[in-house]
This record gives sequence, C-alpha cells and structure tokens, in this order.
Amino acid sequence: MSILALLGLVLAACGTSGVPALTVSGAQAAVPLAGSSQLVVQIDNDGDGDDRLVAVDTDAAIGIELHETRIEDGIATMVDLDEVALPAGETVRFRPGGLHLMMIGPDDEVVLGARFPVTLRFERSDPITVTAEVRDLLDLAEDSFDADAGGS
Ligand SMILES: [Cu+2]
Repeated sequence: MSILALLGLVLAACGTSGVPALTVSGAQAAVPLAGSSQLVVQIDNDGDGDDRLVAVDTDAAIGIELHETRIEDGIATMVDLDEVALPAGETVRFRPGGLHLMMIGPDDEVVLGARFPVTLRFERSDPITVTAEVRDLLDLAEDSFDADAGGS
C-alpha cells in the first residue's frame, strides 16, 4: 500500500462517522478597498462529525475567495485556499489579517451600514445563508483582535 493511501485511511478514520452541526454567526464585511472587501464570519461546529467550508457566494460581488494572510519574513501575503476545515467540536473564527473571505468586485450596494445575504457551502452540511453587515475595516479588525485577546 502506498503512503498516500495509508494517509487517506488515517484521515478518513477521523470524525467522518458523526454528524456535523454548524452555526454561522457574526457575518461582517469591510468597506471595499481597491476593488475587494474582506468578509469575516464565525463558524461553530457543535456536532460530532467534521465538515469543510468549500465555497461562499453572494449576489453582491463577482466572487468570494477563501484567503489566509500569512506573514513570512515580515511580509504579509494572502494565500488562496481551496477549503477550510471545520473539525467537530471546534470554532473557526475568520478575521482581517488572518483567515478571511475575500469579496472580489463588490457592487455599489456594499457601502457602510448596508446588509446583504451571503451563502456558505459545505462538504457535508446543507448551505447556510446569513446576512452580512458592512463595517469600517478598522472597527472590524479591532473587534476581532479584542475577541482573540479576551478584551485586552
Ligand atoms: Cu484576502
């Protein structure tokens, strides 16, 4: 048996027998900057099965990509991800400067204070549609860092 096949067996044994139970909250988009806008959400998987976020779409932009900002040698770069793991019993928090959703070509309605629907698609669970509110990028970043640092 090849190492890849063996690895597949090991991964498949983990969390695929249970059922994921996803909740999406806190959807917020930043005011567009240079033709794109960062979108953040929190996804809780309270089930006992793993899931994956595989796509996100909205009528309010040309498309939405899954991005992660990584810092290497002091330089921040955005990496395009194919999917985001949502392990059983864990919370995945998107935030500016970390894991985030990138709206490409947001339309004219994406302005401060506006709300628009976003649909998240998963490998196993049914799609979930939430309403995102448009906020100032700095407020958005500040809130998420406060939450990460426990308010300090
Ligand atoms: Cu990005």
